[in-house]
Amino acid sequence: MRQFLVAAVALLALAGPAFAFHCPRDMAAIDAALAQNPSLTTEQMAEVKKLRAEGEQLHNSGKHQESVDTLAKAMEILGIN
Ligand SMILES: [Cu+2]
Repeated sequence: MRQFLVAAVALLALAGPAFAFHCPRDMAAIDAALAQNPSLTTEQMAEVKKLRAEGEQLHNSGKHQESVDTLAKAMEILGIN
């Protein structure tokens, strides 16, 4: 139990900087969804690819919150939760 608490506190402490890892995870989820030939319109597909590229750029610029927000829009179009 004590070890569990220590692990939980450690996880909470990591929650902030963990945004840096959130973006690649979202990008991977988007890539995986795209690889399955989702039934999207041409416009939706273009939008998803644009958002995906923007998200990666934001992530590389250190703007992780904006990246997560941008990638979330792409995931919404793809129907990923
Ligand atoms: Cu990031």
